[in-house]
Amino acid sequence: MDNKKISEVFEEMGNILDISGADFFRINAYRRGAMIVMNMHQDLRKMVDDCPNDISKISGIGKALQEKIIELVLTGHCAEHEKMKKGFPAGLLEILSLRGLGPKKVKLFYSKLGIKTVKDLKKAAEQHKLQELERMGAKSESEILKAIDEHARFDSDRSLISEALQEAERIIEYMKKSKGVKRIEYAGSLRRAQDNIGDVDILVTVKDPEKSREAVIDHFVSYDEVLTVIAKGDTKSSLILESGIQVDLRVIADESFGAAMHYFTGSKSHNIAIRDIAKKKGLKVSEYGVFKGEKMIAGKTEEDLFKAIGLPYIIPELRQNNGEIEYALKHKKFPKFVEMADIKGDLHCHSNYSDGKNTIEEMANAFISMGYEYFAITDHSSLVGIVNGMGSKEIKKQWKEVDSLNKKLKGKIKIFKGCEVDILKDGSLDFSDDILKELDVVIISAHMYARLDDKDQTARLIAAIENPYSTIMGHPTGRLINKRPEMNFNMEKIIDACVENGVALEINSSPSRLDLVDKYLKIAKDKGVKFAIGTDSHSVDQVDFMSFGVGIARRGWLESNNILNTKSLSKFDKDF
Ligand code: DGT
Ligand code: CA
Ligand code: CA
Ligand code: ZN
Repeated sequence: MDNKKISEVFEEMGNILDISGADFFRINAYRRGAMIVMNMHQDLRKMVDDCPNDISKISGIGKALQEKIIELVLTGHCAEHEKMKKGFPAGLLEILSLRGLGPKKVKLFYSKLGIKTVKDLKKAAEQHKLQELERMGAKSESEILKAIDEHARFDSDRSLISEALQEAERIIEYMKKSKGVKRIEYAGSLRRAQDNIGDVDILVTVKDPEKSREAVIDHFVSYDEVLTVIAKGDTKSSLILESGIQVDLRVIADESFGAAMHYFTGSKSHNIAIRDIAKKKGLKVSEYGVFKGEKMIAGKTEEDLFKAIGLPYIIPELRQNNGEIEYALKHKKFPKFVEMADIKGDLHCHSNYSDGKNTIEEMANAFISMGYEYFAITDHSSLVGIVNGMGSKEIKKQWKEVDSLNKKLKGKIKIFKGCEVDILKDGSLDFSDDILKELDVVIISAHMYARLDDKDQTARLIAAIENPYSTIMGHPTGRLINKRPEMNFNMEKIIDACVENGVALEINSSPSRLDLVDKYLKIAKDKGVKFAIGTDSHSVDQVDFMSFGVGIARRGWLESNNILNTKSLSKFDKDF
């Protein structure tokens, strides 16, 4: 069981205790434990292996939680948690997960109206029974109905790309220990860098098919994080891991590797279109190769597959049957799309001046190890109280620190002064001009007032874009994957305003955001907007989220010259 799952178990234990009316200290011990585990850098699975007794040395984790962590890692469950869940209506936890509902309300609905499930709650709200309860009204009742609707739409069993990638890399590492494995790669939506992932697809070729195939599949199903083996055959197998993520494995002959990679990378609709083109040329494409009659003429690599049907190589990220095949047929050559090696810096990150976990110097060292020339430190302004944002006193203190770090780190990396400034309700910014004018990078972000109607929201955002100090519009749609929908506004008008005012649109690379996502990028590129790919890192271990943003940019046909942070430091004047 990984940190995220352990944290969820503790969070759930805290919630059960809270709804059941336990004392504050017990509730808080679990909630605090959940927070700490969620945010810590070390992998608890590794700690349990290497140094289990050090776990209770982590501040906020006592002996009792240490024991539970060890139990969870080793057995996948925790007896105390199971005991708590027994007799506790599971629907109450689901109700608690609705936006805007805390334990107090859940308890109130349960004790007064016997509401045990989301379905009960919906019925009671529709019959206007909730508004009769104390401190409830027609407004809160309709908010609850909205939250239930969102919940139904967003309750998804798809994973974030970061979670899927982590599991894929771990199991690939493990599979490499099986002697029979020759080549191993992941394919599917993960390779296409999609913004959410249904399951992980892994391809393996073996040294000696007859001899080692069985051993490789046996090794796969013996992975120690398997929750369920769904299928186990001669050439394929599927598992569900303890993290809930499904992994499909295919064993193929080495000479078909390219064709199989192409087939299992998909997308399905891209594959179908490719097959049609081949057919017109009298060829047949399958997961085994490209065939002319009985004869295999290509398929050892993906490159020779595309070549055999007369197309240039199409990068995995573009394989969506969304114009890439028509383009390939017409132009015979693609532009060079942006790649990780083009990225020279990161323009969005946080330190302990707001809600980040690390100091600016620690962040600087993490960016140095990414090979960057520069980064901008962009802590929050103070509007959003929960993120511990900076007032004008703190940001001035930060400038001094940045100045002295720039002296100390000269020649290694340059730190730009920045801020992620909140957009207020009327479109003005959460810092005054005398602060803003000192900054190299001003990210304007909407964190609050997400529910304004289309017209008001568009006007509000345009007002912020028109502020002469704005440089980048942060996570433009405000969506959280599987959790929160995009804000309502007119995207075309926002793109136009960005072009007019020289404001870049962000591709926020945090796996729970990936915002903007590719569907908007091509339109925006064609209108001539600039982009900034930023990680929104809140700790040193998030700086490599950059690759997810670059994947999204490639899906959106972006080239290096469309993106601000591919520019070398020497090419930057003061303005961005
Ligand atoms: P996901 O897992 O829902 O995020 O999306 P994918 O694209 O990874 O889909 P998945 O895992 O069902 O299948 C992996 C690839 O295998 C898919 O992208 C294309 C290929 N594939 C699967 N089923 C079919 C099919 O019925 N026809 C064709 N042509 N290709 C298929
Ligand atoms: Ca898949
Ligand atoms: Ca699959
Ligand atoms: Zn933000």
